[in-house]
Amino acid sequence: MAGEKNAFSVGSKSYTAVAVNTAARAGEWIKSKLGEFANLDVKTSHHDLVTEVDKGAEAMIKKLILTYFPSHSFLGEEGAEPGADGAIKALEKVREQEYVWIVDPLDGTTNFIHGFPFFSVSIALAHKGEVIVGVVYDPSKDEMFVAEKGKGAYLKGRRMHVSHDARLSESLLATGLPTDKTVNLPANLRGIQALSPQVRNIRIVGSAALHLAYVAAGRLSGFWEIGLNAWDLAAGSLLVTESGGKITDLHGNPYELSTRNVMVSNGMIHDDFRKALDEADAVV
Ligand code: 2AM
Ligand code: CA
Repeated sequence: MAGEKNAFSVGSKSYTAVAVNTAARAGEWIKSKLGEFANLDVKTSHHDLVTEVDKGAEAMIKKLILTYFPSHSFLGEEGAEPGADGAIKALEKVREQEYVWIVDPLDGTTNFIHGFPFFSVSIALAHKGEVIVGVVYDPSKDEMFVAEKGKGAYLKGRRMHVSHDARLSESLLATGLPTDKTVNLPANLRGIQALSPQVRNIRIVGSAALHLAYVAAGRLSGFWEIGLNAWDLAAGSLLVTESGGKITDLHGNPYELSTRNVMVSNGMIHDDFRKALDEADAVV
């Protein structure tokens, strides 16, 4: 069953095995660099620090993946022009390709720079626009979250399942603070203001990919954020759906690779969660 008939493997090398091994190697290397980030470079704002570590990790991941699958396309955060327009253009360039690896080499760069141990490597493989493999690796805790389309999502060999919190009042949510201060940040702050009295609590921990993995693992009931890019979401989106959760845009439309304003949940709270954001005028 070699070749392109099976969407999950080429020859004997499984896409998932390559994703897992690559994430582990990149994650270990990133961890070894904690504290060594003298060569700071600034992208679009001082909140968007990009280090040599991001670039080095992406180069390592790209080389490993393309060694196994030279005909595949690669979309990585560091290969795109800065800002939302750069990210949208970079996705447009590859979205028609059959197999596209979508990679955030270091999601949570700000945390990494500060030595705050909540950052991740996010690697997804999309086949004809649909994510079929998603891996998010947290090197600080040595946690590898792995999902394969139709085969479930796993952490340390155990199947993951989203939380059972049926009401907002029992829910622990997470969000992220958008870098756009004119429209997105005020909108999100309205969402936080409206939701915080309705839920158990809200966390803002700084790695979208890991927030999605935490929803998949049942550690968070839900998550939303405005202005994210394909590489922040692709791997985590499959972790969530394969764990029984739901991912949509803020209008409730199904997640696609182009989705930038996202909400994710255990499914049970999704409608109430969305209604609360809508009523707070937090939907952009
Ligand atoms: P990063 O660390 O890879 O940049 C935190 O709210 C989330 O937003 C992180 O996943 C972070 O990913 C992402 N993020 C940070 N700066 C961003 C920017 N300028 N545009 C889009 N996403 C950003
Ligand atoms: Ca990111």
